[in-house]
Amino acid sequence: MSQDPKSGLSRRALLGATAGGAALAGAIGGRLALTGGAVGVATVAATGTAQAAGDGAMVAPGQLDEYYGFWSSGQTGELRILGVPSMRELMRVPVFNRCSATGWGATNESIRIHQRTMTDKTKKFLEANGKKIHDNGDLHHVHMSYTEGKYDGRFLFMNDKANTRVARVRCDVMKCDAILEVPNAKAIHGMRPQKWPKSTYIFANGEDEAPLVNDGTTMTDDSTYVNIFTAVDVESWTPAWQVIVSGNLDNCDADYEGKWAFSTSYNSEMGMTLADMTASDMDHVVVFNIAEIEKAVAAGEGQELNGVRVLDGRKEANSAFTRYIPIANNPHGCNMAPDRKHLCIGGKLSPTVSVIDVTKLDAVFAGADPRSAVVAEPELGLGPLHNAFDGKGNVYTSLFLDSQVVKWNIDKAIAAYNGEAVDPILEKVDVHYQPGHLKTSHGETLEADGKWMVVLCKFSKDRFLNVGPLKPENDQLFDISGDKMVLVHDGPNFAEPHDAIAVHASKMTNIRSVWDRNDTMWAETRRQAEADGVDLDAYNDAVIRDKDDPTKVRVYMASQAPQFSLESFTVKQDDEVTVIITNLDDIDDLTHGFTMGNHGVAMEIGPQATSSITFKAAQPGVYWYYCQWFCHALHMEMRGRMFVEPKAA
Ligand code: K7E
Ligand code: CUA
Ligand code: CA
Repeated sequence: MSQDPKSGLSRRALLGATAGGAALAGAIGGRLALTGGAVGVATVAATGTAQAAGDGAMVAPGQLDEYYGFWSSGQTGELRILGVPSMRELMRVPVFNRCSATGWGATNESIRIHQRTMTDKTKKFLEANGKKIHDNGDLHHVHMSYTEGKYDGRFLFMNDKANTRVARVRCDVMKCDAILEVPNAKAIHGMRPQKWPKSTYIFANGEDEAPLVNDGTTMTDDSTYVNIFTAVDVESWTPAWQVIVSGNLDNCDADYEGKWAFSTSYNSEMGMTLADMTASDMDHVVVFNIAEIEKAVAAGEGQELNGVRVLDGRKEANSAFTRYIPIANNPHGCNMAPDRKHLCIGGKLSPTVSVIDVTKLDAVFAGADPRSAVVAEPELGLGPLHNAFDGKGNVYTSLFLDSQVVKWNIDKAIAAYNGEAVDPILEKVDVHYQPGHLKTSHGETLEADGKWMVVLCKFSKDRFLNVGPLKPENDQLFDISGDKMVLVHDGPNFAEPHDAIAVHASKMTNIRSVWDRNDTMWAETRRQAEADGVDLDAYNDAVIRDKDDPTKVRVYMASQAPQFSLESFTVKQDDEVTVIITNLDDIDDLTHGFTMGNHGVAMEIGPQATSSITFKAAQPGVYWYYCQWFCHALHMEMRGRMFVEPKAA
């Protein structure tokens, strides 16, 4: 591997490293030569988990965090990975955004993932705008797949409110491998996986109202508007079924028995203006009966619309699919407690959190008053949004308007609701400032461990050096293992994490460092290579003009530090050029890149990965391509030329 088959040069000889280091020295050595000293190697060897040191340096340099934190990024559209409790940012995983570093949203492999479930309407819309994909997103919620109420380390799921999509990230390689544009619904906001027995579905809330067939025939008549609740099949990443509801849908969650899903609705009024959306004293939580819905879907009830079975679960339809529990004034957060019993609904405009006992829901479906399932409604402060749990019967609720987190006890709240003279509130702390979501370590699973809590503050104001009118968000970390909540860290963050989860490192057992050559990510590219007679697994190169469309050229090469197998290639002006590169290096952290100068294209090629990108060679001349991912002492020299011959006059 360290022998370059083309040049005959040994990388080790080039670097002057000792022979004992083998391939690893070839890769790491390049950095050592430039950075000096053994510092680079020392960090690699470090292991062990973090201890709270109380001096702000909770995880020493070279030590590993105890938890993976998976953060949403709101309007940035990516997934972020942080270490908890250090709050060190470890990685950004592009999902709905276009990424300059990795080429996500530009490589053929990523465009295929984007386009697989795109509706015809969206395809036509994008074409009219000269685009292949939407390259923005609004990613609010990140959740992991569950097996029996616990994180299983397989997938992460996330929503895009902006373009009505949900996406899946594979935890083995931390790359997005599936995006679904949800048909019929509008603006996917709340999104949660099924928790029990495992995540067969994710549930996705449509927040915006629109006509079911939104083709311009009816527009201002809002009596034709609906909202849609969607179950997405986790394995196939296609919609399993949909339910039309009354009112809109905001946040959602699922229970620990696999029986119910729940969604908050702030617009039970079906209002189109702010005044109308806040007109009613009461909105509601919709409860979905999964078994009844599945039965009806299997029986072919409802209607088929854009390939999905759609059931009517509106109030007036009086179906077995839904019940509507009245909740005060524009509720928001929706969080199932790890006690398997209590669902907590943030009041937002109401200073209360409503506690629903899910064991009472069978009675509600059998005809009992829906409010009979509400067993507590403590008054906690102004602007309660989201709830988190410590597994000891306590809830942490973010108070947006008060800029506080309130810790309270469920049993005490129930006692108070029943008339006992007890105060359910245990403690309040100030946060900085205006918190949205807050999350506890494993708090949305049966393994809630009551150790850490992050509070995602929407405003940072004076907490950091001033960086101009646009300020970072402020993610605050609290140690909640003792009686008191202790603030241990402010973590500035860029626009705009809404939600986060912390997953113990012991759950993440299948993370790879090197790709499998046969990964499905580039299966399509591999098929094309086979048709072109190119062996992607060899230090191989080829320039192939398409037989059917001679304006299309495919350029195959391999990368192995510090060289591309092709040091130049020639195409004709106006050719559509696809560059396909396989990284034959197979050691940890040896990523190469490909950037074509002045063509606006760049991509990442991980160890043993194949990546491809397509562009038009519209202007004749000489263009250098280069590896933009630091890989070797001779990384700067890892480059080559593309000659674009002028069109014959
Ligand atoms: Cu409260 Cu989109 Cu979960 Cu933001 S949502 S905070
Ligand atoms: Cu290869 Cu830098
Ligand atoms: Ca309302």
